[in-house]
Amino acid sequence: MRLFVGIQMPKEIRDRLKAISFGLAGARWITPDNLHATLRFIGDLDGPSVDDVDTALGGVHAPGFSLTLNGVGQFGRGHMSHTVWAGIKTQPALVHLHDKIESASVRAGLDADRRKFTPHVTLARLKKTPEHEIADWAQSIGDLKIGPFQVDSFQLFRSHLGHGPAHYQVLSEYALEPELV
Ligand code: 2AM
Repeated sequence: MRLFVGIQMPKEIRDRLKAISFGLAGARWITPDNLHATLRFIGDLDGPSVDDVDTALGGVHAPGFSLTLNGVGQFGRGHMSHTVWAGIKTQPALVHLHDKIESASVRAGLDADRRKFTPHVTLARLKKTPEHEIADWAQSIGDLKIGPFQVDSFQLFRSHLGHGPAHYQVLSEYALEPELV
C-alpha cells in the first residue's frame, strides 16, 4: 500500500491552481481534487502497519498556520524536466510540522528520510516538454501569489496508481492545534 502524508489544498486554492493548469505540451495535469503538498513520502509499507503509522501521526502536536503559494517552478532541467509545481513560502511552523511528522514516522518504524524538504504543490508531470515551453508557460503566469489560507489539519493519503490518473484517498486526518499568535 503506497502512502504519503500531506496537506490537501482547500477548494478555493484548487480552483486557482486549476486556472493555471493548461497550455504546456506533454504535461499530465494533476486532477484538481488531488492537489496537495507532500510533507512525507512513505511509499510501500515494509515493516510497520498502517495502524502503526496512523497512531504515530495521531501523536503529532503542532500548531496550525497560514500558507501562501508563491511562484511556479520545475524539477529537472532541459530534457530531464519532469515536474512543474507551485512553490510554498517556507515558514517556521511548516518546517516544525514537517520535522514532527518525520520523527513520528521514524518512531513508527519507517526509515529516516534525509532528503531536503522543498515545499511545493505539484501541478503536472512532464514528458518530453521542451525547456522553452516551460519558460513560456511560467512567464504567462507571471508572479503567482495565492493565499494566505489557513492550514488546520494534515492527512495520511493512500495513492492508488492505475492506468489512468493516480487517485489519492484520505485514510486519516489529524487536527493541528490553534495557531500561535
Ligand atoms: P510530489 O509532491 O513532488 O508530487 C504521491 O505520489 C506524492 O508523493 C506525490 O505528491 C509525490 O511528490 C510524492 N512522491 C512520489 N514518489 C516519491 C518519491 N520516490 N520520493 C519522494 N516523494 C515521492
